[in-house]
Amino acid sequence: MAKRFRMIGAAFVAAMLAAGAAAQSAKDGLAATPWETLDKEPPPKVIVDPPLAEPLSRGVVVVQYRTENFRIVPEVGTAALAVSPRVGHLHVTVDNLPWHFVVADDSNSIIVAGLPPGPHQIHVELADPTHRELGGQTVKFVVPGSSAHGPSPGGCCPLALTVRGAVNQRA
Ligand SMILES: [Cu+2]
Repeated sequence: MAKRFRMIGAAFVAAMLAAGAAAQSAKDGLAATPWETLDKEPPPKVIVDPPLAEPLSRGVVVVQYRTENFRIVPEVGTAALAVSPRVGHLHVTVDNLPWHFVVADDSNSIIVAGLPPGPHQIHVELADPTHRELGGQTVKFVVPGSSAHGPSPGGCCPLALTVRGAVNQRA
């Protein structure tokens, strides 16, 4: 009888393990399958983290990002709109300036150095291959330190940008 209970117990454990394995999905953590058409893809999304603490303490802003349902590639033009899974690039705007720069590779980090002490923000926007904007996320942060240096003599923005990837104006 005890042997029979042990066999039932073993069968129950095996069934529970099988059920646990079935609850996992290969799709978890993956991008859209290349075998799905574009119209069935979920909407694209960008996730932007607050700046890394240690570089920020030195006045260097390192912001990490990742996208979902959106591959960052240097492809432009209307033909690229039909590519599936979806492709595009990022428009990055610092402190609501009237211009942005482009990130067209998936280096996962944007680095901005030289911002004066005080509050700032970086907006990362998804853009399709025709530069139509699809939504984005803004991170706000404070660069520590005194404002003894103040703004540049020109009145605005002593700014140096270092980005892995393409950098240009309105692209
Ligand atoms: Cu663009």
